[in-house]
Amino acid sequence: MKKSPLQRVRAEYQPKLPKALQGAVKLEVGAPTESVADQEEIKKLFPNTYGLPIVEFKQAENAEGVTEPFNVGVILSGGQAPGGHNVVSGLFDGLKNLNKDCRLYGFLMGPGGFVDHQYMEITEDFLKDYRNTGGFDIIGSGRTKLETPEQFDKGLKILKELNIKALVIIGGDDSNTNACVLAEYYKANGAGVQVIGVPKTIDGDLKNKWIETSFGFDTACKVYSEVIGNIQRDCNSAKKYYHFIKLMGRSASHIALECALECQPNFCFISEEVQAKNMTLDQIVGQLCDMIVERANKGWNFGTVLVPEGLIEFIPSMKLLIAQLNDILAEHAGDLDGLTDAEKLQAIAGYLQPSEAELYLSLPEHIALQLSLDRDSHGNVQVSLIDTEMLLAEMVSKRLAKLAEEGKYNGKFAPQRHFFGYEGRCADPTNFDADYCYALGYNASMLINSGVTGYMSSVRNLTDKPENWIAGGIPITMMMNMEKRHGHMKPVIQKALVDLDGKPYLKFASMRDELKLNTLYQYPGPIQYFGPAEVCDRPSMTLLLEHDKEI
Ligand code: FBP
Repeated sequence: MKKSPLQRVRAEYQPKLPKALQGAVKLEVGAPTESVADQEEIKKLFPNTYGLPIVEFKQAENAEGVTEPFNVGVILSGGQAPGGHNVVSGLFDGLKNLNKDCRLYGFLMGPGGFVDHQYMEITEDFLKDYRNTGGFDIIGSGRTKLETPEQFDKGLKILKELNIKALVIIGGDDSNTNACVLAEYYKANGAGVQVIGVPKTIDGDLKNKWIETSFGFDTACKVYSEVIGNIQRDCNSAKKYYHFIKLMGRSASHIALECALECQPNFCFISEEVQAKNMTLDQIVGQLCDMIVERANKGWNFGTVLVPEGLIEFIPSMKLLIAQLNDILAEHAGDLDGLTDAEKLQAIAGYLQPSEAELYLSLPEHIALQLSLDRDSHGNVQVSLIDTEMLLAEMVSKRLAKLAEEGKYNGKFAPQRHFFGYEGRCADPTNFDADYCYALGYNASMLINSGVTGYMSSVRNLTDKPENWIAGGIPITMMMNMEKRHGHMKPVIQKALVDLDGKPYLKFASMRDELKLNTLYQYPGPIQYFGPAEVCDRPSMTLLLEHDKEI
C-alpha cells in the first residue's frame, strides 16, 4: 500500500492507553443493574443477560498466570466512523498481550460476512497499514440486520469452525441492540460464545451516563467544522451567498449542534427543538425569512445556515406523513412498481389520509419522490438521500419573492447548498478518537478474557487525560427500553437525542440571537495531529460542556 508522508508519520503514532489497562488488570464487579425503562418486559426478553453488574478494570499489582490462547471474531457494522481501525488495532494488541497465540478473525463486509462465512485472519503484518487511519476498509462494513435465529445459527457454525470464543460487534444503537439479542441467544442455547459491543457512530446518539460518546463523532464534526469555517470565510469575503449546509446525523442533531458551537453560523436548526415546539415547515421557513430580511435591512445579503439531515422527520406534520408513507411503501410496494414518477406520486397520495396527501403534494416533486424511496434494512427513511437543504432554500426563495412583491424585502437572495456527511466518515481519526478507539478495542479484549457477555466496551472520564480514563463494561440490557419498530414493540437501546435542558444546547441557545444578526463566524481550521495539546487533543465541545468544562 503506497502511503502519503502524513500516513507514514501517523502510522508511528502510539495511542495512549488508560493506566487501568496498562499491564495486568483486575476486574471490579458492581451491583446488579436495571434497564433504563420497561424493566419487566426487558427482563422477560433477556432472562440470561438482564441485571448483570457494571464491571471496571483496575491495574493489578501482580500479573496472573499466562492466559490460554483463544480466538476472537470482529464485525464492523453500519456506517463508517473514524477510528474503527484503531478499535481493531487495540483489540488485536490486547489479545496478543494476553497470549501471542490468540487469533483475531475479521468478518467481511459487516454482519453479512458473519452469516455467509466470509472472513479473514487479521495479522500484524496486515494490520500495520491500517493503524491510526480512517475508514472501515480493513474488513469492510455493511448494514445487514442480524436478527433471526437462522442467522445466529449460521454464524455459530463458522464461530465453532474457527474455534472462536467471542464476537466483537462494532456498531451503532441498532447493531448493539442486535449484539445483545445475539448474546442472549448464545447464552440461552449454551453456545459458549461471548458477544461484546463497541459504541460507534458519527451521529453521536449512542451515549448515556456510561457511554460518554460514540467513537467517530469527534473526528467527523471536526472535519465538517473545518469546511464550514472555510465556507464562512468565503461567504464573508464575497458577501453574496446564503449557504445552506446539511449535516449528517440520521435522527439526532448532535453533529449540527457541535458544528454550530465550533463555527458560530448565522442559523442552526436543532431537530429536537423543532419537534418540542411542534413547529410546521411553514414556521421553519418563516424563521429563516425573518433573519434574511433583517440582515438585508443592514445591507447584508449573505449568511450560513446549518440543517441537520434528520430535520424533516422531526417536523410533526412531516413525521405523520413519513409514518403513513412507511406503511404504504410496505403494503403497496408491488402496486407502485413500474409507475412513472407522476403516476407514483398520485397513487401514493391516494393511499394517504387527506391532510397528509395535501402536504405531500405541496412539496416540490423531487422531495416527495425522495421521501418515497425504499427504507433501509432497519426500516429507517434514508434521510441522507433527501435534499432538505434544497427544500428549505427553494421555499425560502419563494417566500422572499412574495415579501418583495409586498414591499417587505428588498435584498438579493442567492442560495448555495452543501451536504457534508460522507466527507467526514472515513477521515483519519483525531488524537482523541485514535486514543479512544484503541482503548475501546483493548478494553474489549480484557472483557472477553474476563468471561462476560452481553456487555458494551466502556471507556469514560473522557475529558481528563487518557491515562486517567476509566475502562470497563456496561451490560447492554441496562441501556434498553421498549419502542415501536415496524408496528411492533421491540427492545432497543434508547437513542440519545439532543437534550434541550443539556449544556451544549443551552450554550448554543444563549448565543444564537447574536449570531443571526451579526457576523461572528469562527474558523476552526483543519485537524492537527502534532502540536500543542489544546489544539491537538481537545475533545468535542459537546463533551466538554456535558462535563461542565470551559469551551
Ligand atoms: P450509523 O448509525 O450506522 O453509524 O450511520 C450513521 C450515518 O452516517 C448517518 O449519519 C447517515 O444518515 C447514514 O449513516 C447514511 O447511511 P449510508 O452509509 O447507508 O448511506
